Amino acid sequence: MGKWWQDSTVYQIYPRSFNDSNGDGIGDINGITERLPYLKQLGIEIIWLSPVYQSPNDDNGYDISDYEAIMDEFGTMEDYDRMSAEANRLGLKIMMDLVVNHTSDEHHWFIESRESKTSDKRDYYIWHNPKVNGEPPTNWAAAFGGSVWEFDEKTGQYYLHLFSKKQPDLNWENEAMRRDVYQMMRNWLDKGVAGFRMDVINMISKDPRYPDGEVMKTGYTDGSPYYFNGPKVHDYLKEMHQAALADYETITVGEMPNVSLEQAKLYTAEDRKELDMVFNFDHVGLGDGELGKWTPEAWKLTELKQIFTRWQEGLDQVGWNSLYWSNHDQPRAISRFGDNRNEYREKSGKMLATCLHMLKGTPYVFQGEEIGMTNVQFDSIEDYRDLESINAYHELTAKGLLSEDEMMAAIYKRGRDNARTPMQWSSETNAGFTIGEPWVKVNPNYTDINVKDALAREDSIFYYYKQLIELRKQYEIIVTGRYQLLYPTREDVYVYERLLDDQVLLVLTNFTDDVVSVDLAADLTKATCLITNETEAIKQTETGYTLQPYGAYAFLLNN
Ligand code: TEU
Ligand code: CA
Repeated sequence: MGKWWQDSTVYQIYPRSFNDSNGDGIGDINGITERLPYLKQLGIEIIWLSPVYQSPNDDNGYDISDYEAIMDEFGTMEDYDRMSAEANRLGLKIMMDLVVNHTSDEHHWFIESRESKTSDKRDYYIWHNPKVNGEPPTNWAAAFGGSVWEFDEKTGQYYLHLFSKKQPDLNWENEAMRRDVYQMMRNWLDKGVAGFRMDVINMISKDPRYPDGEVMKTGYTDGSPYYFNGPKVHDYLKEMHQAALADYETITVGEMPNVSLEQAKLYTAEDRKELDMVFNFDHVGLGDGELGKWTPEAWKLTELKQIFTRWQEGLDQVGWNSLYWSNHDQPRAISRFGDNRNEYREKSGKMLATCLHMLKGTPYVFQGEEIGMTNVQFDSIEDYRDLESINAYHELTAKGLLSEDEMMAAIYKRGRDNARTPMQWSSETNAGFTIGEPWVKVNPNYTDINVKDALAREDSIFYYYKQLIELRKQYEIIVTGRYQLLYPTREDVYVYERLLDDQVLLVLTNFTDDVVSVDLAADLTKATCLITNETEAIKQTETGYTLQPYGAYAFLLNN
């Protein structure tokens, strides 16, 4: 494919929690500018910036009231321009977060739309009459609780919101609305933006029949078959590519809950001119129970290996994979897939990084992942900020589906605030994130886990990530080598190869706290170890090569 970003690594910044420069307890753009040299040192080349646009922050910026103004709490457009110029001076590119499945209900389009049935912006949103009995048009559940329909007294109709009621869905059937979106995208691209991460972009085309779905335990019905990967989604993305992206050298990734591999082939096939990559949710959904992430169950390494292998093989020569363990919606990588215990935290973090970064695709590092930040456990729901967790807590306990303790346990494991506690810069008060009162509490383990400590220790996870990012630039086999899984049925190790011409990259990772043995045909004594989280060379016994708890190696050898 040979795209400019093909051997790059992306770093996601969640601005609210990254760095506060003016003491109001909220991260901001000038705070990001201050830390750009840190990101340069890590070696990443692209920053995915979660939304910084004007927003009432019902969903922390994923509810946009003005796509071309900067959120008051984050600063000004001048601040943004200064950050962008400094980033480009350092050779860092910025991917903006494009949230166009919905706007805020405070966007002037929606204010005009709800004003009257004859407003010229009425059709920018999705308005339906009540059912004859006054009920909402469908009984679909919204992602953040309640119904997807909100009744508007003024015009006697319901509007659709798949997320919160302050996030009305845009009507992509309306061409004028689409053209306004494309122009907004071009305005940002003309400011030097390198591309977009596109929020729930596979939700923009709805089934025009609006049928009811299957009844769920919550009493609502599941509308997801009728708004994910809908009938016109590819038409819209082709039109968007032609109208807004084709004139620029962009990088794009579509965030796509419920996307299948077959659909992803269509979204990312280069000749279809839609998107470069997608974020799929198969691995982050591992262990989801009957109430999804709120009833998390154990997951098996064989399941994870099957998922990664399906995507590695499925998109090979067809599309391109995004690679991630975490983001602002997911728990912290080490807590989710590694081992939180102090003795294993760093080592399992390096093991996870080896496993992911040696795969084929573009790695995404979520802020704090590179220093091994972990999940948090606040005492009370009052300490949490994410409307998804708060609404679920009240709805599921009120319906008697989960007890308060069960709900808190689920929030500890899978709540989005796990990823949104302030970036831990130092062991100073509030982890050096702010001199004010942070908008959400800092994880108390900041005294041990912070950037200052990580930069001072050459064996820290930070330098391990730096090395992985550099290896991707140095070795073609990491970028283009064919993936091949070994030992598919083992529940303890994830072993795979990358093959290019006569070279083999052999990746060995132990996902357990046991000492295990892998009987490999290869003679590793003749191999080059590119990276390992061990301090000693790998040992061989009569049963094979020994992997210590959470041990990881990447060897380069010849066929
Ligand atoms: O997330 C889409 C999405 O599906 C999330 O709701 C995620 O699956 C869920 O939170 C996991 O529990 C995007 C943004 O990343 C998220 O921050 C927004 O809240 C959401 O869309 C609405 O814009
Ligand atoms: Ca601030």
